[in-house]
Amino acid sequence: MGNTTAHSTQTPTTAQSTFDVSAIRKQFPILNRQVHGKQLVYLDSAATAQKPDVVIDAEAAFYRNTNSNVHRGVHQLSVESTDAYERAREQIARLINAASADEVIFTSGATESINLVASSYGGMHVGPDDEVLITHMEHHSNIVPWQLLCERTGATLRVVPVTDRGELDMNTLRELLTTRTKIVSVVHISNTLGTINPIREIAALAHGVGAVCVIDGAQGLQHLAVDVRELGCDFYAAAGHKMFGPTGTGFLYGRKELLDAMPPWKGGGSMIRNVSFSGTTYADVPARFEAGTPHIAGAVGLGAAATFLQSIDRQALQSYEHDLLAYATEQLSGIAGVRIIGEAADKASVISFVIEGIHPHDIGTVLDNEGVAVRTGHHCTQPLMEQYNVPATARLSLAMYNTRDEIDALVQAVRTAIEVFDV
Ligand code: 7TS
Repeated sequence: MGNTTAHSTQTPTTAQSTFDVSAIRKQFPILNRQVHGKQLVYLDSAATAQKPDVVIDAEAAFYRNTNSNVHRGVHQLSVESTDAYERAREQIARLINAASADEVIFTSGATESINLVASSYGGMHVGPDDEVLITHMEHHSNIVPWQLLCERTGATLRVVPVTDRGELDMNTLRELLTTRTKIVSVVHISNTLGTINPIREIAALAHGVGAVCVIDGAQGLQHLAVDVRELGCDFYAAAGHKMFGPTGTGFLYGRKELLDAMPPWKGGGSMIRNVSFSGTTYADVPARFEAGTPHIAGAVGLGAAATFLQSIDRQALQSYEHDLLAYATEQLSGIAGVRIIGEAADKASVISFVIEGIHPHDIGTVLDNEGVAVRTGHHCTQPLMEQYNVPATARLSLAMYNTRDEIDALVQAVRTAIEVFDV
């Protein structure tokens, strides 16, 4: 069965000339390696993006020259290490146009960022008669923390449906928003469908009923220039490793006035002002939310990733990725038996597909043999799998370093899979 999408016919031809992909590729050393004797074709950047030299070098240089704990010493290394850690916070604040670096809290990833909001803000503001609104296209990381909050508080979780094309049903979203709604939490870019959601509109609607708007931005910064103030969101949860930074890193952006009023969610060193058995007082934000020794080298690497992203012409990158998306969609749609899942009008370079008669894991295995890395599974979006009535999908996710040649390699490997399984 073939497939067409809004992107399949028009392919901008100028993108390649304004975006120098070969210069980008040179900065990602892993792209030179071989897999099973074939040149690696890495199409799994939604799971984790590869790292440029500037990120690898920043983390290594920190360990080589500066390593020491932060905020705890007067000795020179500790001062330098604290400076490097706080500089990274500023680099991130600049990337997302936060009003101040205090609005950036380091976390271990998008998952932890969302749990922080659910636990701290949610624990304080959500009660038994209240509602939390999420959508049917959320990653489990933006479902389970809210389920836990609702179980704890007696609140109700409401879910905005997704249309067959993979877009949010905005009419139902409007209907579900009431004065009971305290939190609206929505994914910026769906990791399974590629859908880019209308965040500005959703944030404005949430504010209209007095709710706060949380954005799961795990996939956002890799593809889009994100300006949190322009988006109008209250919280933005980011995964460092998906924006070309180190694994085990991420951050939560929160509006300062909200963060200031929020209680700590993890206790320990560094998050206190004064500890005594008669009562403990807490540090100001962001330290209040960073108990214990943080992933200092990771934060430094993430700061380098933020600056790396800022150095890139995001408009040109977006247009380049759009060209790749259109090309891949067109090529895959031309193969009999391939069904693409997710056909939103506004889509990032992520394509889920299934092939009639072949389990997605088998597709993944054949592709791997050809050196082509795609993800197969439910992508931590089981409710979406249920909606589309598939156990799993194969998913390619294209980033700034991918090329049309790599898409050709993928398409060839998909044809091989169809031959091997004789469907
Ligand atoms: N939200 C979305 C939309 C995601 O895509 C992911 C990870 C997360 C949250 C969790 O991010 P983490 O950094 O805390 O793990 N998504 C994927 C994926 O699509 N394949 O592997 C991980």
